Amino acid sequence: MSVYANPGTDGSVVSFKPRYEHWIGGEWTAPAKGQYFENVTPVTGQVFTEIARGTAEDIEAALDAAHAAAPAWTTTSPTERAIILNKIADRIEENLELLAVAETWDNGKAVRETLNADLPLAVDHFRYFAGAIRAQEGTLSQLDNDTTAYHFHEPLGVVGQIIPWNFPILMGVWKLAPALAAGNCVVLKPAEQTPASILVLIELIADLLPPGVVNIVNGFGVECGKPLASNPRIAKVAFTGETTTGRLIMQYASQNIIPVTLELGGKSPNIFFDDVMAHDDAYWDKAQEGFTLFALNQGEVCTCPSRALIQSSIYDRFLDTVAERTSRIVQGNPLDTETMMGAQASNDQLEKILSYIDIGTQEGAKIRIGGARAELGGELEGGFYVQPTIFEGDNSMRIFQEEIFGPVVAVTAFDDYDDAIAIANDTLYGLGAGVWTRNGNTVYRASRAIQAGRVWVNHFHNYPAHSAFGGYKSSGIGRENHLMMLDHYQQTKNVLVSYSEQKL
Ligand code: TXE
Repeated sequence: MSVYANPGTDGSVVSFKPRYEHWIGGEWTAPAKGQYFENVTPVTGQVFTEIARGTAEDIEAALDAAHAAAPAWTTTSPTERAIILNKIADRIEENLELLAVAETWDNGKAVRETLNADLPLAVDHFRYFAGAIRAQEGTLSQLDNDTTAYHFHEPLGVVGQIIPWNFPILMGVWKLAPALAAGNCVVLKPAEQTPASILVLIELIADLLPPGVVNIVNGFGVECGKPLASNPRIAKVAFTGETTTGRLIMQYASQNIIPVTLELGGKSPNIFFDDVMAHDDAYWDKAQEGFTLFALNQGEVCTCPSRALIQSSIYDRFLDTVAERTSRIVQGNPLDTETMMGAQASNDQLEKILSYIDIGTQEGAKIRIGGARAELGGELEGGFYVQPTIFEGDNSMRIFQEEIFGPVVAVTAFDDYDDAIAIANDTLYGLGAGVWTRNGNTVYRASRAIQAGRVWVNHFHNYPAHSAFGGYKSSGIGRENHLMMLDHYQQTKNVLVSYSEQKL
């Protein structure tokens, strides 16, 4: 067991600056209006740094820098870009602890996860797209003996990216790696709740990128995100966040006729068929863990398995076992490597979750365990902690239909396969789903029948770089990860050549 020292105290592996400006054109740049906002750590609820409060003027300055860098960057060879992306991956790997602690302090998530998941996935993501861009090929079609069609992939130019606060570094990397690999320059706006860790990252990798290729402007949604997403000088906008914000982003983009990719909310079903309890073995143990993953990242995951569907024949025995297992989730100081669940990312989010716990109770759902703020004492008293919470109810309730984005699972029973699929699909969302059974036929039919972009079978919450990720229905448009992501950051140039000597 080890506990990392709080940033700002002796022995910490990371030290934040007291104040961060925007990162524009390869240097720290003061905000045009001279304003800053406070950044709080969810671990203790204390302010730990100040961040530049961006406005339209700062977005314009960042776009100037990106457009100045674009002619050179968009014409680099895939090999040159791959070498840079691999160096970025190496730099992150060399500074894994520093970045993991920075991320934990900024977001509140357990360092066990930032060390073992968020940062290693970020490293792998850069390496994956470094390889993908070198392996990408255009096409050539011979239309007849004299006519040839070439299809080239070309970068879009300068793109805008807006990210949320639940995985600040990883969401940044999910957006940056494919955009850079494809040859684009970027203006990125982090979430106002978690701006600091990505600024620590950009400072670490600054010397590896030509100035202006990546620019980071911090600030609030309407004040800073809107001038970016609605700007006629971007060729695409990529967004991750709430579904209602996603609708606005699409409206802005429609004014400029540019493509959008949207990764929005979810209400993912996690379906347990009765054979999961057929034997007392490793598989049953894995399925129990699969249930408890609703609390991973404090439930602040767009694919959080926030609805558990359990076959009625095993419902009581299953729930007894997994409730006991959930009660063993270790909550505590996020900087302690033994801690499994840390703090919610902000006080607003904490209050949103507690209000949904009230809503669930008022709707008549039954709390099996949890249902309150977690009082952890000491310096964590001011932090934003919620107990892992299991509700029992039915799929028509708001806690089954609306995204809570906290460590709250809503559990219900189903009778048979058809019932399970009907409940699973009775939602506005379609981002993720889990299916637990050893019956191969059920696996195939259920995974095809569930309307979601990602169906995990006999596991959950794995995010490899080379598997496409994205939503059906109101969960979004487009995909992230996988080499198909390159398509979202490129356009196709068709060159149609006649080699004929004949007149037309
Ligand atoms: O999201 P927003 P919030 C869900 C989750 C959470 C809820 C609210 O349920 O409780 O959304 O979170 C920027 N133009 N998800 O309010 O507002 C904003 O500054 C341009 C799910 O934080 O969507 C931030 O950078 N930008 C989700 C980003 O959008 C705007 C992850 C996300 O903020 C803007 C996060 C505007 N008008 C929250 N308004 C997921 N899918 O993983 C806001 N922003």
